[in-house]
Amino acid sequence: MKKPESFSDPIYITRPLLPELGDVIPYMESIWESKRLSNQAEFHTRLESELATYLNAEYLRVFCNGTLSLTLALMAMNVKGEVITTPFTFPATPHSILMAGATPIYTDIDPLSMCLDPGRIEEAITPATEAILGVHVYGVPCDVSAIQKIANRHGLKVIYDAAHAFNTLLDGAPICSFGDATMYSFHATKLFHTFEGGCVVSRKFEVDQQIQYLRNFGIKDELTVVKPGVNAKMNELQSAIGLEMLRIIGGELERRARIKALYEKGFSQIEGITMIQMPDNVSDSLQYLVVRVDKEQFGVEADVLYEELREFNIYARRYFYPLCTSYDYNRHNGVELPVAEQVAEEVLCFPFFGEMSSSDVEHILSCVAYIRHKNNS
Ligand code: T4K
Repeated sequence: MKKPESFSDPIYITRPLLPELGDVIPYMESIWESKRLSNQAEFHTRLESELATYLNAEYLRVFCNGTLSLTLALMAMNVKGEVITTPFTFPATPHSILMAGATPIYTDIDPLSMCLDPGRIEEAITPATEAILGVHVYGVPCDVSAIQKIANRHGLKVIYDAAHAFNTLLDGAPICSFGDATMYSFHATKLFHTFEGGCVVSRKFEVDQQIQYLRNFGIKDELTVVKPGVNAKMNELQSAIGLEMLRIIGGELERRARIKALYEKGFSQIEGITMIQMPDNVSDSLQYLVVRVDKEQFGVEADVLYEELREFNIYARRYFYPLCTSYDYNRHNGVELPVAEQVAEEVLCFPFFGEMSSSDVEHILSCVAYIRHKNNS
């Protein structure tokens, strides 16, 4: 097999979708005219309202990033004890728990969904347990009905990290319809983004009110500060970007669906590589393009494939290796996590964004096929 050429320029896991610059200028003119730059002004209010409609959410608040969104959601719900969560996630998930003053307790994940395994949650519950924090990793939904049943049985709160799941629908409903609160990230690497940003969807007026106080220094009104909050507000420029992004994500979703189909066809012909599939009742958020590498069938492990792809100027990512439980400072409650350990060794996220051409995808696939051939001959 002939060795494919390297990409002349590096190809990264993503390239942000951006509105036409000309379409952003009128927003900037309006901001310059009004001189309202932040503190919940016009575009901020409009974005919250349009996002609430898009996600069919009653209570939705935007923030300066996803990490603070999640932290303040936990604080608004007064979660301070033990929080059962997944080790297979970005550090922001357990860090939010820790910053809220609670303790992450890790349990193993389901081998297929790669989300929390409900069968392992109950054994981790102690008198100190206050909440379950599931991550809809790569936009694959957690088993929300099993998790809710456990939470109801034990009087626990359920919070979801939906950083990857902005467009995930479960049985036709946005994924924020489940649990007591859901966080979305609007970071630049996300399909829907505001450069930096995030939001929380919650279910109760009182929680929503606490969230509003917490993101604005704890201020209720000019004379009343009700709790020690922070500054986690989204500014007017970010909000304007969000408003324009909502108009253009439909096109990006279509382009990504086409790219995913090309990858799917190509990977089905490469032994040892399996693209993760969404269950039939789920629409894919199209955030990440994730495969699992079977060492026996592919010939080498995901980390070797990752390294060798770099020689072709292809920058795949090992989200989420190593597990959060491997950080020195992170408390690990001693539970065995064999599934999470194996999944973290096997996964690889490939470049995936609407601007990719068919030939980019075909070229990446030919490099993967070449690496397999080279390592098996
Ligand atoms: N929960 C979960 C499960 C999460 O995955 C995340 C974040 C959070 C919570 C927290 O949400 P935020 O507080 O971030 O809103 C990236 C993102 O920074 C992070 O948001 C994301 N998850 C994580 C999975 O990925 P890095 O360190 O891998 O990003 P970086 O800078 O290496 O970017 C990846 C590639 O994207 C670059 O090689 C090039 C491209 N890129 C990136 C940026 C920032 C661009 O083309 N333009 C850009 O502006 O963390």
